[in-house]
Amino acid sequence: MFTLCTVFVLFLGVVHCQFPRVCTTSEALRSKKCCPLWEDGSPCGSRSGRGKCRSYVVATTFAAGQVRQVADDRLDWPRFYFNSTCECFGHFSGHNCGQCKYGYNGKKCDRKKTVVRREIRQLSFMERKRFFSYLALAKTTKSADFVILSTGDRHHRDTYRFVDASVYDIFAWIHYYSMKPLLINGLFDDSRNYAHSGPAFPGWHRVGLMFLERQIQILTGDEDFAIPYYDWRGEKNCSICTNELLGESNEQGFLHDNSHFAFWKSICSGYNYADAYCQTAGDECQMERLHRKPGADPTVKSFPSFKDVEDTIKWSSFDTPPFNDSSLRSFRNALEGSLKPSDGVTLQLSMHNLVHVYIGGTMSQVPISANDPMFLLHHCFVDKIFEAWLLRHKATSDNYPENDQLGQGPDECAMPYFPCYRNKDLLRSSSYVGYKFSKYQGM
Ligand code: KOJ
Ligand code: ZN
Repeated sequence: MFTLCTVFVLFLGVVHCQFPRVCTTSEALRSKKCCPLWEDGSPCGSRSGRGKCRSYVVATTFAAGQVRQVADDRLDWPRFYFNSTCECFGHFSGHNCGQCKYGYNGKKCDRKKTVVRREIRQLSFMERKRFFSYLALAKTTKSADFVILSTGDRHHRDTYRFVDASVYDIFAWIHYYSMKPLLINGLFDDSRNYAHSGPAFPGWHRVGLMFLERQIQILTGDEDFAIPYYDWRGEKNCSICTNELLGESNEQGFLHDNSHFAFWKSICSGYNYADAYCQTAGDECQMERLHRKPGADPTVKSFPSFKDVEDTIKWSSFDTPPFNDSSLRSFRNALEGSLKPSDGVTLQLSMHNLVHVYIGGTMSQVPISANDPMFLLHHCFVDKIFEAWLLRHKATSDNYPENDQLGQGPDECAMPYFPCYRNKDLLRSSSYVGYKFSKYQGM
């Protein structure tokens, strides 16, 4: 079905960002209110004590001297769009408090739940088959709850188009949306974005994976579904790039016709103007097939080693000034991969960034990398390393620094998630949000 040049994603009425579809009526957009009714007929389930509609107050502090003329819809998230949202009580969550917080389930959201993320090679044949069929379902099923934003010009509301997308594509779009350049003083600055090159990096990606994991649990009814990881330590080549697992590439770098993701297409690909969002959404013809060229980049000889991972976890400072790609002795910058893990002072391609570049193709292009399911397995392992660091250093939200990166302040909401996850609150063990990791190769 993906090979057909049909309009897979139809332009259907008004909808919104990673936004709850029900908050994208013209009335909701005009009133900037996103407090949908729950099944008891009251906004945010207030009649049943699940939550309440409140005007949105985030303690966004702009550091002294920080540029304030940022005409960017994503800053001060989600206030550009909504200034009233649901505040959910207890273990309730979701845009209308109709769901449970991560790590809880049951009708009253009072049952603690934990899933275990395992290395893909620890899954049985049947478990792998199930994983690939869940992904196929996520790629082809229109999201009931969320929609994406596609614009002619993102600074002119009248050019906005809100389009349907599949469950998987909503996830890929979230990553895309977070990394488009910022408009500052009338100029596009692509040296920074909301999800990378700063202290928000580990937590932001953690929420992204939790979001997709939950969406797949809902879609399949499999409450135990957990994203597998790819432990790439010491790999001499991409040993999971076989057609039984993540797929081989053909001579041109496209995924082999016999592989699971052969006919997947990348949402938001093939169009890269700084001032527009995801113009290709809704147009199958313009979307590219996934591609990869593992090991083809001459600058990257092999994957990070076991020692690189160990050295990364040793840095006790979560992040250090200037909180960007040049931070020294910073766990975050070593993990993200602009710093040599062993000495903490040499700026060089490493760890997370290196793996993206090693895999190549779709994975090495930040705007579209999340379209390749390899992104899930890679980031799931990056998250395992983050978890190991959190436990080793007994980290808390106090370890999250004040910093000048736009959208990455401790009290700012990681964007574009709903509800608000404050960046600093994401420095907490995954056991609080309902998952842990299997042991594999001594880690
Ligand atoms: C893709 C990404 C990323 C980094 C790179 C390589 O998504 O975060 O490619 O630098
Ligand atoms: Zn990323």
